[in-house]
Amino acid sequence: MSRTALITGITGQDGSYLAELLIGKGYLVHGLVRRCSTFSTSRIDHLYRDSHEEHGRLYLHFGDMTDGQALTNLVLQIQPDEIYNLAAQSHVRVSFEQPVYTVMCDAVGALHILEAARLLNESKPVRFYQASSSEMFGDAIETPQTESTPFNPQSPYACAKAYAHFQTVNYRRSYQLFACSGILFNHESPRRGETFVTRKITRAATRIKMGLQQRLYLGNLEARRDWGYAQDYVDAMWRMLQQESADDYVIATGTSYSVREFLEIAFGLLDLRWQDYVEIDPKYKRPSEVNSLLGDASKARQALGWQASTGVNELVKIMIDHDLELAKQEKQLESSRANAKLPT
Ligand code: NAP
Ligand code: F7E
Repeated sequence: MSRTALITGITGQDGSYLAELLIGKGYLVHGLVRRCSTFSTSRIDHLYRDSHEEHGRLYLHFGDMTDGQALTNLVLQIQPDEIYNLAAQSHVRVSFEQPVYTVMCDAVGALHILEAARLLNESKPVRFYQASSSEMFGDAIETPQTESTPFNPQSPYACAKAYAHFQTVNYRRSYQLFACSGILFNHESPRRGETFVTRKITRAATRIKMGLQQRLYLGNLEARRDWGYAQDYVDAMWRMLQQESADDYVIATGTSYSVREFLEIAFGLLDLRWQDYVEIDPKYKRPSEVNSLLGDASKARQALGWQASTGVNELVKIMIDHDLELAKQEKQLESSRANAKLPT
């Protein structure tokens, strides 16, 4: 019989890759979707077109992490075997502008779904994954960071994620819930939101190449991150929930690069000099910056048999190739509009 999974945040980067992975493994996948005035399912539209009886299937439900009663109702109705809590206000700089909302969604929202899992677990075993973050290490106390490195959060987002992490550990200890926290370092892809620095750079570089954009405005170029490929990272989430016992794991590549180095690689692939196009705009700097993060995923390698398959050069190439195609389509559309000579 097919196993059933519930994914919150299914419309996001990780949710879409995880849904793909689970459907491929034959799961029935349920996803939580926020009601918007426009459709927000572009990252998963191909999945319900492709899903059918022999493989897994996909069902979507409206809901919001701030509505605990509705989340509980949904969990008790679906009776999932596995819950992946990926929903979040996930942008660190935005969390300084919306600190209370970020806490309601990322911290209290996580507690809502943990409570729902605890209730379900009284009658049927359920496994729970919490999307924790390397941002919890903040101004890191040691390098590289492992599962035992103390947290030192530097943003409302990181504080909210630290709360959710500790509650996940608490529910495991207090209620014997099979609850895992994946402490994931930055992971990127062609599906990454366009306001995160990697995608902002690959979108801009390719649009500049096609003559669609002249400048790219960024904040701190010296920040260093341990960037991996999102498709690898959702596989780690799944592996955590297949173990005999629940635990917490750092997921990272073990190498770090600065934003400046990322720019070099991305523009270099297009034979452009980034210095000719990039300007610093202080509005993209943060009240408190996390200068450098570097993860040690030895525990995940040993216990889960997981390791990152994609280095930063390959990752940037995947993103540039994808975004160059998008830029070409945009250019084509621009030319067609000009040729049609629409009265504007
Ligand atoms: P993402 O692309 O920003 O996706 C976030 C998802 O959460 C979207 O589906 C979003 O829905 C949903 N969401 C936001 N607010 C919600 C609310 N109030 N109720 C219900 N759903 C809501 O993030 P991601 O990169 O896939 O990351 C997935 C998770 O991992 C997040 O929890 C993030 O904080 C965490 N994380 C990410 C990284 C990383 O490098 N990517 C690293 C560590 C941890 P909409 O589509 O409607 O906006
Ligand atoms: O910033 C610097 C910025 O927004 C990376 C989220 O997925 O990973 C992500 O958080 C670095 C920072 O990611 C711009 O100051 C410079 O030092 O791409 P980012 P993040 O803040 O590391 C963690 C692990 C998560 O959990 C989060 O959910 O790049 N930077 N100039 C810039 N960043 C942005 N966004 N935009 C700029 O113009």
